[in-house]
Amino acid sequence: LGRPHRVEGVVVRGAQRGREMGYPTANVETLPHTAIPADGVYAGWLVVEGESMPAAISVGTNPQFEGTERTVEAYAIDRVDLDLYGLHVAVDFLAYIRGQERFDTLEGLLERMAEDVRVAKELLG
Ligand code: FMN
Repeated sequence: LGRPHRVEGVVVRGAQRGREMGYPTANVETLPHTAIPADGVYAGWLVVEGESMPAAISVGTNPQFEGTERTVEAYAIDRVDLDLYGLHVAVDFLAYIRGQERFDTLEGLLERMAEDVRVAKELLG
């Protein structure tokens, strides 16, 4: 495309488990017919009021928690104190990292997420 694919929307409350897990995410509510990338984990940017923050992005139903709704969530790397509820944000998708998985344990997921963040940082420079 020559530029990263962008998804925009208002940040809404998710299942609220991200903060507890150490990876609070901005759950972006998208309009119907939005072109959402395939389920998976991506490196990209969370853009808030003109500021681009390196992000690890998750698209999918969160199989670890037997979710049914597809969500677009962005974790702004190392920015665990952000409060973005109600803000209109953009998510720019730079690179696909892996598919959504269900791990045997929550620790398994958390270990992989730490690795995702490492990979995303590297890809984003
Ligand atoms: N959820 C899964 O079920 N499987 C995954 O493989 C998975 N990978 C993720 C990778 C990253 C980098 C991030 C930020 C999230 C990932 N998630 C995955 C989604 C988390 O389960 C989700 O962010 C968490 O449950 C918090 O959800 P909440 O914001 O609705 O509270």
